[in-house]
Amino acid sequence: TTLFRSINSLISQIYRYLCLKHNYIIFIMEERNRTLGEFIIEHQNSFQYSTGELSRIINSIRLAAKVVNYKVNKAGLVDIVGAAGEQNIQGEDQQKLDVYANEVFIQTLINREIVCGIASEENDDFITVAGSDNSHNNKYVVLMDPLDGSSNIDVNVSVGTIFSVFRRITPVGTPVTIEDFLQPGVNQVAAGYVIYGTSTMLVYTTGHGVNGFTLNPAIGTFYLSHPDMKYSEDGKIYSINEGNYVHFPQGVKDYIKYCQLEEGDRPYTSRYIGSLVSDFHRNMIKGGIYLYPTSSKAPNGKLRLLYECNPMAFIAEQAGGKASDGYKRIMEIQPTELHQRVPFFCGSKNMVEKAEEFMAKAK
Ligand code: P6P
Repeated sequence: TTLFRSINSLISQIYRYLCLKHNYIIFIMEERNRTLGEFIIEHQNSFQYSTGELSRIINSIRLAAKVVNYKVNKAGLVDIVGAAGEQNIQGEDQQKLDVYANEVFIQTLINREIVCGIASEENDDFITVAGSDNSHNNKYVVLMDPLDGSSNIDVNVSVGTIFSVFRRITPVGTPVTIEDFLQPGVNQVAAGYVIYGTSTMLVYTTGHGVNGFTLNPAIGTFYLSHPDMKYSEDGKIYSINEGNYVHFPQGVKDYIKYCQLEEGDRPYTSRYIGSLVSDFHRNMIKGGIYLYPTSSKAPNGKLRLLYECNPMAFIAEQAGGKASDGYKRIMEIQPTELHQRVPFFCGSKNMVEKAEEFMAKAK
């Protein structure tokens, strides 16, 4: 028994040492990676406006992402899952986490004294932010989908936050107007997403490439884990809800059949999570195309131009990919309504162009 106890104690000592060593190695590795805060400071001179303003925008997104991440990861445990019983403007049941995430991002942005207006998928109209001095002197508007794919929460599938940032175009010092929100995507000064997945990541661009930061939840710090993210020109993954096949335009049907042909590097692999941020993120890393076309059920498509397609298009283009509505560049569409829908073809450049070829042929 004494021998057994001493072997047991020796094994547990070794185990404890290895765990410490392992965490120490992880700590050292992460310490070698820059934090999001360090990265922002190092790159704020590349932001075309005042240096401090970008920091405040991204820092408010970062803080809100950590708070929402905590709740998303607890959703299965706390009575926060399931419809809040109300419907949003999209006519969709609002999940309690939708409502919660919306409030967190709105409040955090307002507190940072950087925005003069906010638009959200969860709010029928935009929110005017006068600032603590009621001066309307802040210069940026943020448009967001606070928790995209939230119908997946109940089944433990990754969800995401998507955000798009513009500089206001109406006079500083006056209340924002709808024109500040209805700007074409080419005017975006920043855009990004948070993916609450097996790990939580913040991926964003300010027009100088795309960088991904992974959260270490133990210490609440985002580390640069995916510098200079790029879409490969080609890919082998196509993401579309083929359950709607019979309702698709002919060009989309022809493209799907092309993807399934035994020829060259095809058939491709079909991967569709039903969460835009997750499908987009996977396709950016592995190469692929995401399509949400029009259909007889969704004559303008399903995705929202202002706070889903424009920000994802900005990221895609900055990563060397492409984003169109099947015919023209997403970021050149002149918006007419806050919650307008557009068809969305986004991903590896050559795959999007091939899909556009089929759309043009079938016109
Ligand atoms: P469908 C989630 O509701 C979402 O807006 C995107 O995140 C996702 O890609 C798409 O809709 C899924 O829609 O009609 O295929 O279930």
